[in-house]
Amino acid sequence: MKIYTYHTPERVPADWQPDCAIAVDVLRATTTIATALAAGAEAVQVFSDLAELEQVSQQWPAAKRIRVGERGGKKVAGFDMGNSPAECVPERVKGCRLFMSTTNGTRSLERIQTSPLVLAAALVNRAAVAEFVQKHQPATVWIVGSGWEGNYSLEDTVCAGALIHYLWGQQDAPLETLAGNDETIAATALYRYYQDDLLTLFHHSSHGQRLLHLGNEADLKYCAQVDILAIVPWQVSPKLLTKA
Ligand code: 3SL
Repeated sequence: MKIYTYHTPERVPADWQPDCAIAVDVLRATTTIATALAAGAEAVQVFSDLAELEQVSQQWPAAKRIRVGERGGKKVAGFDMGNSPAECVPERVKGCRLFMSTTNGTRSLERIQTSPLVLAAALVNRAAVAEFVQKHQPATVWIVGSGWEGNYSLEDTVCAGALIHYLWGQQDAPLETLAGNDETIAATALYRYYQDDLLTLFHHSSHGQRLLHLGNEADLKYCAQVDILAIVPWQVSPKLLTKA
């Protein structure tokens, strides 16, 4: 297995496909997706375009749909939810489909939608996703961070490092045999440095700061938890994720 890490969807190569692609948006889209599926949501359908989301979700029964819209860290006016995992409790989401558009995370999922195996990972479901990858043994894996509007983010890189570190722990080989690019080694180093204090890293990060200014400290704490959900969100048709 060779793992290639890309910090943003813009950095993903245009001329080849991996056997497995994993989208990461720890703050907060992929954490919210894993949490919603763990709470019994039927599926999560992602969109980069809000107008398309509104039009497609219109065709779904009103009682079974939840429109999740976030831009700049804030809920989009008129939407049901604003991408906080705290809102994804069973009483709210069980049996419902989430129609979701966020600033960066849903764009990452869109970018990798044509890969044969597409997963969504966060820290909360890191071990579940890593075990799934370990079991399926894809020859090439991309881990695609979402960043912020084309720029690098600490939190997605540390989550990529957490995934790589877990997979590396299953092998009796040096990291460079697993690493397809230098970003993979750098992400692992970042995780090893911060693994016991991920919340501090979130507080250092620019998007962590943005969310704190918007009053989302509880979300940062939740998103910093590792391996609390045994959920693997996987794509069953383009841009539609359910539990594996
Ligand atoms: O950029 C995104 O996709 C979001 O996850 C950002 S936020 O955490 O909801 O602000």
